[in-house]
Amino acid sequence: MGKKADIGLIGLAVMGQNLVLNMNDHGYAVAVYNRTASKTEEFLQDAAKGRDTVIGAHTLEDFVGTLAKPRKIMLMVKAGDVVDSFIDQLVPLLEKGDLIIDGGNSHYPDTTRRTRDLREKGILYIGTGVSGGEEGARRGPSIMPGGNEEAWPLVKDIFQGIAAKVEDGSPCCDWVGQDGAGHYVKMIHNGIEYGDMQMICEAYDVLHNGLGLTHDELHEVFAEWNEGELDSFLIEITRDIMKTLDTDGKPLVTKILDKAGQKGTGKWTGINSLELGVPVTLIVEAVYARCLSALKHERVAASRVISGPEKKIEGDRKAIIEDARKALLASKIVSYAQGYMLMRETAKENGWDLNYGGIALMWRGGCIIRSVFLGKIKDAFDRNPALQNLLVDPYFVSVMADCQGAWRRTVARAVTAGIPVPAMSSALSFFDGYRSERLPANLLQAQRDYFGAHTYERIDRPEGEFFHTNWTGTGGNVSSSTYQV
Ligand code: 2AM
Repeated sequence: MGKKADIGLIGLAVMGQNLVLNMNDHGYAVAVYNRTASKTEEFLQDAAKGRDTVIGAHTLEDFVGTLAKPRKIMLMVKAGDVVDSFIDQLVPLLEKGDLIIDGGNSHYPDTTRRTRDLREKGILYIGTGVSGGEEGARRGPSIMPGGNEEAWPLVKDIFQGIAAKVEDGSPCCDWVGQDGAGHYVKMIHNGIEYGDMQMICEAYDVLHNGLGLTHDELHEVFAEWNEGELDSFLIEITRDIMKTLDTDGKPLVTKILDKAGQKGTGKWTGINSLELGVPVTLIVEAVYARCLSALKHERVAASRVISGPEKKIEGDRKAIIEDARKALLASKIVSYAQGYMLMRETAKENGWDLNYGGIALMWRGGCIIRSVFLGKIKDAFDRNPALQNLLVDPYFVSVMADCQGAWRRTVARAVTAGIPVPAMSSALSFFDGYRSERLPANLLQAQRDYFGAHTYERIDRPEGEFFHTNWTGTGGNVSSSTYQV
């Protein structure tokens, strides 16, 4: 065999296979290995048939031997111990300067640990989010690489070559940042996906159960929304779901059990937000909405004993639909603003230098949350790379000003009719809190000082000076200044 492989890939499940075919289509010779050798053979004789630059290997030694130096090996295997086990097996076969890439769904602290361990051994490491499912992997995924920055030039052309492209040809792949930043950003992507989906479900509930639109009418509404500011993959598939019929001619969606599943990335985002004290309320509400939906039996029983409004919304249909569109857009802006707040805080915590505009561009195409809207976020960070919060960017300030009334009316209609809109309403509460110079936390601090002597600061004294009041006249002036949440 003459030519050495440009890159090797371990793990021939569908994602792995499709990435190999995608890389090979872009002119790269790819070596492949899988634990179960029969799958390698099957792949070579079926999906990769006739491709003489896809090279199969049955041992890791042979696999490593086919790779051009510095060697680049991408793992597309099950997250967790399997990744560590492959790293342990590969390291003795590699030389300093070789690169291992984990393209699976690893939790970011694992990626941080692996990047640091391998750096000490002289092996480069990248942990990358790959989003877009099987189709994305084959035709153009969103790729979010992070880890040891010295590794980036080794795979930049390959990754940007195979990634999805936006209209102007920019690839949905760029360097994200150090350590586990790539996998971290993929986690945030998934959290945002939870929020986007929940908000669309709430708009559907308001318009279908509340306003009484049929699924045919909703098909038209989502089709129209997909032509404007909300143009996105999730609105597009929702449009198509509305017109998909079951065998009896009824909308299939009406036959589906209202009990949502989840795999945990939304929950990880929520846990991360609580740990860092960043109010990512919309994503967390979206996770809880799934949890509440899962209590189907309890809800059925409760629905028989607890009464409430009839869930009907009446009025000018056109105006109510347009209000719902604006409510969705405004809530979505809050969700992304919160996601970016969390990324910024995590970056600070870990000493990462994240590429915020680049992240918006990576999500702009190829992945589940792809949308035209993300181009606006990219523009905002291009205008001001140090932007503190998306909500204060001039473009988003003006969109929020335009949407605010419609958003409030939509939430008010839903609340009055007894239709749950946890994502839209919590987003609105966050928005009102964020734009408030003064919140009732003055009372909260008084309460804390009253029962726990936790002290408070005063508006008429410099920050950092703490006071305690003996509220009851008993108990003395002891303060509990060491208490921290
Ligand atoms: P397999 O085909 O031999 O099962 C996704 O599941 C990929 O991870 C597959 O390529 C699978 O290999 C691989 N994988 C899962 N568990 C593994 C393990 N314990 N050791 C090696 N590879 C594993």
